Amino acid sequence: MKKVDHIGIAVKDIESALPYYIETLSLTLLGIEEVESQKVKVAFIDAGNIKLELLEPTNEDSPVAKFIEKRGEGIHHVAFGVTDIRSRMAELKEKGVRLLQDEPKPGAGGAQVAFMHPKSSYGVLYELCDKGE
Ligand code: CMX
Repeated sequence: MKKVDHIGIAVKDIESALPYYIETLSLTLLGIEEVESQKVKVAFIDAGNIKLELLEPTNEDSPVAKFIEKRGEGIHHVAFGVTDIRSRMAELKEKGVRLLQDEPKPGAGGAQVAFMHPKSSYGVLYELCDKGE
């Protein structure tokens, strides 16, 4: 793993949550986009060494909608920046980590992403995020 790239935070509504991050905490909004493959709208916020990713569900069967319904708003996942995501996935699988998919999927900002099941990662949903950098 290289380093933590971002922390995903589930919110019901990005427009309502943004003033807290931008005006109250004085952080900078980097951009907003929709990630169709994950059924979320995301807002990236510059938080110094890492980014915060606000995640709003765009569909009631979005994983984030299910998360909010069950656990409420809050920290949803931690994303590691990686290179060569397919090799990282193969290594983790070999070490017994339960990956949530066999192939990387398109994520925000043109990245390729994959997730590890929280049940094999001590309760944390970890993402691998390969931006080809
Ligand atoms: N963090 C920690 N634990 C989580 C979790 C999360 N984000 N989401 C679910 N869990 C827990 C559940 O609470 C449950 O625990 P218990 O059995 O103790 O209650 C367990 O994991 C399994 O949950 P589940 O209800 O059986 O499974 P779900 O249908 O909720 O699916 C998960 C959970 C992680 C497999 C699913 O959310 C998933 O596939 N996530 C990956 C994709 C994703 O999250 N995309 C959104 C982000 C996209 C982006 O960043 O662009």
